[in-house]
Amino acid sequence: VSSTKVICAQQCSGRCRGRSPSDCCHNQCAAGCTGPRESDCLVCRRFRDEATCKDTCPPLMLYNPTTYQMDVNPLGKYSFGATCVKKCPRNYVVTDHGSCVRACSSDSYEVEEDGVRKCKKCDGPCGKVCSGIGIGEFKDTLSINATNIRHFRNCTSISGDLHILPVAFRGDSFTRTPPLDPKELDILKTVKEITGFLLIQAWPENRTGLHAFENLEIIRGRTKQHGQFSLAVVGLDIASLGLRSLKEISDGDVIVSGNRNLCYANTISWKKLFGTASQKTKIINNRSEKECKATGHVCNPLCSSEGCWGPEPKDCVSCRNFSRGKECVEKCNVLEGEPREFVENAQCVQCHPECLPQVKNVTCMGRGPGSCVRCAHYIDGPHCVKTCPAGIAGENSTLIWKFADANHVCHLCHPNCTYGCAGPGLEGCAPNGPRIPSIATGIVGGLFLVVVLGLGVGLYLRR
Ligand SMILES: *[C@@H]1O[C@H](CO)[C@@H](O)[C@H](O)[C@H]1NC(C)=O
Ligand SMILES: *[C@@H]1O[C@H](CO)[C@@H](O)[C@H](O)[C@H]1NC(C)=O
Ligand SMILES: *[C@@H]1O[C@H](CO)[C@@H](O)[C@H](O)[C@H]1NC(C)=O
Ligand SMILES: CC(=O)N[C@H]1CO[C@H](CO)[C@@H](O)[C@@H]1O
Repeated sequence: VSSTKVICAQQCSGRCRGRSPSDCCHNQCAAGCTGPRESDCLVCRRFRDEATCKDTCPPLMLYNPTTYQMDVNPLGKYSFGATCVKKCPRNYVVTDHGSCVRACSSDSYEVEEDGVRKCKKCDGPCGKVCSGIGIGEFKDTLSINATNIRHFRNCTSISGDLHILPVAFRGDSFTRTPPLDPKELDILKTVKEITGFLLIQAWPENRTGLHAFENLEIIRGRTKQHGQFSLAVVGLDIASLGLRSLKEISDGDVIVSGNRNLCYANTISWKKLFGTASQKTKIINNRSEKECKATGHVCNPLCSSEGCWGPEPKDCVSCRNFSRGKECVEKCNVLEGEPREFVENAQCVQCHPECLPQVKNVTCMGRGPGSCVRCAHYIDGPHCVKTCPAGIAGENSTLIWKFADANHVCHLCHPNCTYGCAGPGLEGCAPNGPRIPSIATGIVGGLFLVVVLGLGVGLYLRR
């Protein structure tokens, strides 16, 4: 049966296996077919699932009316080009839309979950490992400088060391390096890990802290300056270190010296950051403790006794009372304030946005839309929802439709309501209409639908 040369009857929309009106192909066929069913197509218009042409592949998640939640569909399939597959081919990964692709997009990374290789969105910038100063492409380089700093864009992990020396800001005519614009240091804000050491001997005079390293979490100290130091901050004008994310210095000693304006450094319990018992600190020749106290350069009262990296509530090593994100706070928004919160392990956690904020009472008891005291919109079983389920995939290729009663509680429509309902029983069914208007009939159908719906609503109101 050749489809290409056949002239179809008008009502077949160009898809047929013969000239007769009874020879039309199913509208899931892209062109010709061997019979009238969606399993008789030669080529599918959208997706092929086994022998059958479909609009979409079997969904990966299904609404479970008993638990009021989306469950994994054991019969779900991924789309691989125009084919539905149970498993992506080898060397392919699954996107969050359920398609098989060769590689994840640049804002996501690959993980294995339940035996499936998947793409997951990165939390912030995606991981990128870069060579440090003194190795690889920076072998004969002394310092981060105006020429090389752009190579550190988006780096989250430095394999090796970082040096920032006075020559960077002065510039160097011998290597034809212009002076580094201090603003460019912001490029280093993505760095979370340094496997070697961090050496800073120069910093912009008007910056009060090491702001470019505020997201640095770990210095591994696998290589050390002079074989000894994994963190060296020497001869700067800064008032605070500002390394507020630093949680570990795995190996090597710390030297913080000759920073005449520096306070706070000796409030830190460095031993807690250290990975080995033999690590030492050398914190000398900074601003005197007496002067620091006298000028109010002390930890914020919201900090615990574990010290701080600077004056602000987000510079605390840990909090005296509660924390919200990275900041220490007096109290959480339990009874007032926006957004409302609950307390979990001394942390303020937001209530689900579908919880209705309560006056003089808690708004939620925990995470998720099932922990609200009252719902902001509708109630679907134990959960607060923005709208009642409308046409979402359920078991056995059914669609789940619900309507809301006067108390905003969602109820299942009568199973025979194919297009949803406004109330219980068959008489609550929405009038049949084209569920997904095709583009061709879209404009005319749309107008028609408006008229029909208008009439329908009119009649409904008059009853
Ligand atoms: C600046 O960086 C470039 C590129 O890494 C390097 O060739 C040059 O030697 C550096 N200059 C200094 C003074 O470090
Ligand atoms: C850095 O990341 C941004 C945002 O993800 C991207 O647009 C940019 O191209 C990346 N730049 C480099 C040099 O990797
Ligand atoms: C520091 O000084 C430079 C140049 O004088 C200026 O452009 C920049 O905004 C200043 N930065 C801060 C944080 O004051
Ligand atoms: C804040 C801080 O670390 N101050 C120290 C800096 O160095 C002087 C001189 O050694 C010490 O007295 C300070 O305690």
